[in-house]
Amino acid sequence: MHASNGKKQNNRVVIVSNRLPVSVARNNGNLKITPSIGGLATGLSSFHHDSNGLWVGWPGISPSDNEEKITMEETLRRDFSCLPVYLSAADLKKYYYGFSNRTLWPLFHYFTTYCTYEKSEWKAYRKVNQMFCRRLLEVIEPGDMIWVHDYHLLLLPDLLRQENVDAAIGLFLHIPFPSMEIFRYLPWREEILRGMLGADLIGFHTYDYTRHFLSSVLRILGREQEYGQVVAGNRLVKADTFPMGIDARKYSEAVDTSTVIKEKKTLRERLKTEKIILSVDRLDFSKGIPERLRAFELFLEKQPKWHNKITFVMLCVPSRTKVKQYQLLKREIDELVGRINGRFGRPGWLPILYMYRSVPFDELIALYSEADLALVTPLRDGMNLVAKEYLACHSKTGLGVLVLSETAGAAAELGEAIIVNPNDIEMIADAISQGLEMSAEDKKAAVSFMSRRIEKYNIFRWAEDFIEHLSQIRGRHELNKQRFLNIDLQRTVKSSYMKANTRLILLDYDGTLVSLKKKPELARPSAELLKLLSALKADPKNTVVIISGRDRDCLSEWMSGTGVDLVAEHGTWLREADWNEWQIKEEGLNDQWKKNFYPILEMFSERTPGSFVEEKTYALVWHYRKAEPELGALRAKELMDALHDMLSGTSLQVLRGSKVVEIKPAGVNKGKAAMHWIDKKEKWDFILSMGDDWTDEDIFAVMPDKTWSIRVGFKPFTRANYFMESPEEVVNLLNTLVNDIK
Ligand code: GDG
Repeated sequence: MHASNGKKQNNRVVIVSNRLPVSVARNNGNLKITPSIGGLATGLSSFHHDSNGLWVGWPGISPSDNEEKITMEETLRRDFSCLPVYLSAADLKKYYYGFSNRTLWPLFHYFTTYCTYEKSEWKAYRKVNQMFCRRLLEVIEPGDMIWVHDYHLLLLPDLLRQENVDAAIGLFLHIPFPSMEIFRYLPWREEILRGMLGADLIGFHTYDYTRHFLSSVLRILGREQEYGQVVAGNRLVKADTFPMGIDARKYSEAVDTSTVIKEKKTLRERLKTEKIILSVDRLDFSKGIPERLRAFELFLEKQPKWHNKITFVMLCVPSRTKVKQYQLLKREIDELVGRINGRFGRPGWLPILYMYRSVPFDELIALYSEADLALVTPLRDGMNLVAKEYLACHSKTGLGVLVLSETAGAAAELGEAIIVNPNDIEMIADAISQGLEMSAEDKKAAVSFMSRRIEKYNIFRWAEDFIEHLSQIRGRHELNKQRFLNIDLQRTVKSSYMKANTRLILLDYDGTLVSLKKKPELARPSAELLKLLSALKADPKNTVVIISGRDRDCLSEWMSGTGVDLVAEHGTWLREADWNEWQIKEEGLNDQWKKNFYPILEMFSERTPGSFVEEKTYALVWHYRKAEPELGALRAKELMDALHDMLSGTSLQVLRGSKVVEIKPAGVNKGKAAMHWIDKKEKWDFILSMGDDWTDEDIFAVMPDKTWSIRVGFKPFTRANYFMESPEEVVNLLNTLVNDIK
């Protein structure tokens, strides 16, 4: 693994998932440990095996007494680098079968009608996530990287964060992240998103899932993203796409081992058919098994020439058998298989060989490599590793055909497969015929293209890629952390303030002294804030200026009585406390242009519900904070584009602020206004400027050396030297300044 500095990094990776990669069972009084089945376990085991890490998860049983506990934990640690978390029967019922598999799993796979929303199950989910957190706290060491997996543990990243765990935290979701329209059905949607945002890096299989997640974060938590990054407190969280691979070599090499060759021979002898079609899944409603069976039935109906010559081997691994939907599905599949075999079968030929169990690895490889065609047709699937494993088993000969559902994450990578809509029975039936009749040349071309990718972006590359990204983000986070105005730095601000005889304090208003509100008029200052500003101003050593984008009337009304100096309309109007009236900063301003631009802004307001136009003396502002965020952002971009051409050759400029687009005279900005006060003295002993949006960057840009400039709300790119998290922190800091001098 390579860290951001290019050096080999040896941080321990602690994997956390619901299940350990091995399951423990009791056999005649002895503990029996076998590999767990399922995409996550199979996929990551190879990575874990080769790394020097630890894997934390549920082993499948709880120890019956202390002696068994010690034996079990020692064996798991020594032979498998695993640490168990024990779940009681009640935990399993509510957290695993309940919230994880009757709420999150169906919801995230778009089966909304299968979802239950039980508060007690949600509580159990929270409790088990806390149990995992406690277990991790026992073993985490400085420098560890924690890699949380899947939908069972979505609250864990934030729980760890709240415990101030000083480790990089990654989260990978193995199932789809649904569109916001679906995700928002969840009563605990905000808690889930917050839980996930505790991670430094959140990985998804496809770009679409990443996009859906970011859109939910925006629409539900109101947090915007920039290049896939979201600000969470004093951290930047990155959401990105990492399509999971397999240990391709393990599969391609297994094909030629003597045990597999033997298995293949037995299989052919027993089946006695020309062609084998194969499907392998956990028995799950997301996998599209009934639809696949119906498609096979239609294929047999349409293609009698294949009767007697083809067998569909359908391997279904029992899964979540305690959940009712799974029991119903099992019955439906049993009936369908019975019906199709009954309808088409004859002595010596059964069209479907249905296996409801799991098979050992060698037998699985024999099935993969003997199958002429793999039918991978899930209705929804995060990725689907079976498709990749099948291809890896055919990489040497190239003589395989993959029929793949467009709604499996794997379809984003395996475009050379025969892609089908899993609900379109006819399309699947035709794809089977097409695949069976494909020339050897075409098969080889498609398989070799896809298997090259699978070999290259294998499970090791995937895991390294994720871990490398995580460590880079962590590195950047460490740098940013130093720019946070922590308590020590706040003390330094105070002491330099105390030593100074001349002090200039430049403060933005909205988003800096008060939090942003949906409507500007709701952000009226509280009595405490006004008292604080008056107290600051009352010290004769202080000059206090509010530099705002608001209009004059509003500032005059709200700030009257505090005695502070004011700047309105982003620097157009200035008013020192002892002036009788406002003054224009730039001479020669006119407002004739407004009548031409007003109708354009009005038109954008009409097309964007929730937005409106504000008219200032020398500026027009289109506000869209209340609009649906994605539409607002899109319209803002369109408006900027439209204005760009119209403004060329005029003395106007267009600015995009925090949920506003503003047209105003060029050459007027907050920085120029700030200079009016900065220039008043050759040297101020102390200057402090604070602002939250990019119009305040103009102030930070003109700040003399060795002064304090603070951006409120974390932003990766700013001219300010420091960050503070929120207006509350700003007010606290100002309060400590005032209180100390009293
Ligand atoms: C989740 C997501 C995503 C199956 N039967 C046997 C057996 N298996 C192994 C396969 C494969 C794994 O189980 C199944 O993996 P999938 O990816 O197809 O599906 P899920 O279990 O639903 O996994 C999925 C995955 O996580 C990884 O992110 O791709 O979308 O739903 O590895 O080989 N293995 C053995 N005998 C069997 O009978 N030995």
